Amino acid sequence: MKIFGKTLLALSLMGAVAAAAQADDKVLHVYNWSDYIAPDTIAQFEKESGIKVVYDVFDSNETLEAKLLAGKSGYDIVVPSNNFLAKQIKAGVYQELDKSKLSNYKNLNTSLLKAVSVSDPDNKHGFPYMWGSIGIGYNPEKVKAALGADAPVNSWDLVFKPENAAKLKACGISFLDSPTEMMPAALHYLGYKTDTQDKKEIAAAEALFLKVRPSVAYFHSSKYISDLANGNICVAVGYSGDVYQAKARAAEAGDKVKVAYSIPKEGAGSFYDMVAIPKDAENVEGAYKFMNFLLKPEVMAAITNSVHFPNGNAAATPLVDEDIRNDPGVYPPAEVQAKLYAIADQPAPVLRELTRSWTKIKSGK
Ligand code: SPD
Repeated sequence: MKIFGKTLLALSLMGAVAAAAQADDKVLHVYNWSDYIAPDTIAQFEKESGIKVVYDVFDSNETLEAKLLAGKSGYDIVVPSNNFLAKQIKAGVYQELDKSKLSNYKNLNTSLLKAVSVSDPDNKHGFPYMWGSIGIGYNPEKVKAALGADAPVNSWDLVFKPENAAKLKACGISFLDSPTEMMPAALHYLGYKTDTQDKKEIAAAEALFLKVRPSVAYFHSSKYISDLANGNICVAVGYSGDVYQAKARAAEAGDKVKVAYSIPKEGAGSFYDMVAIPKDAENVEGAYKFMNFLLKPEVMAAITNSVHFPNGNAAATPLVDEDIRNDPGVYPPAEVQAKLYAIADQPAPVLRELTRSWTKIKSGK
């Protein structure tokens, strides 16, 4: 009787473990940037695959990296920018992709794959999801009221000249909260290499920010979308598609607030966000299914149509709405692309220096 009881207990424990494993296979944990997917993408995938998705968002590479480096992030799919992907690969965070499980991989844009292979040789660990530029979102009417009809909306002078920033202070300026993106913008404006390791040049960028700091309302990497859309701020240094989302939201709300985006004539930063699977992912099969779903042209085109970032899927381009595909702020023409600089993967001591400066800039001291 006792033996029978033990056997029964063992069998039911085994059953519980098997059921739990099966349940885990039916749940996929995805960690993506905020405002970076179409409203129905996840529901469509869940319907098609029978897998339930737990979808979380972040708005900075630093937040994602902290989770990944701590280990056991709990995520099966993550979306780092390629410069962060590069150092996370070195830290052993990702598994190599088995491309035989990605029948839709062929849809990717081969020039983009080549471009991002500087961070991930042979594209072993990830593929490009979306990309974009880091430019200036603004409210044309409010900027004109503050600076006149000749306001330099197509130049970094708009935010880096202290006299301009001071005049815009009343209507509100926001900056991305990201040393790895904002410091290169100032370095570029000052004529230095954006990946400089020279402490004096980094100090000059810091000094530039400190001069305009009193005019900056806040540093945040996603809040500016709603603030631009509802007229709470008039200028935001931000990600291209996010500014277009602000413009779309303002239009939906009755078009009383106007929003525009400019890639400054001096040039601007560009980024490539990559889809990858952490080494300790629990639902690897589900992750491949999700990746392959994302690689469908119609799925990627719908995401671009919703978030206004260009995607990495060549087969999706003809399916993107014509007004988005032909908008030079979303898909910059070759001569503008030539002025975009990639955000570099800086060594740890330089990153510490940039972060130290950034903390000082934000505190304003
Ligand atoms: N709301 C989505 C923003 C995506 C921006 N990715 C940023 C890349 C930073 N290098």
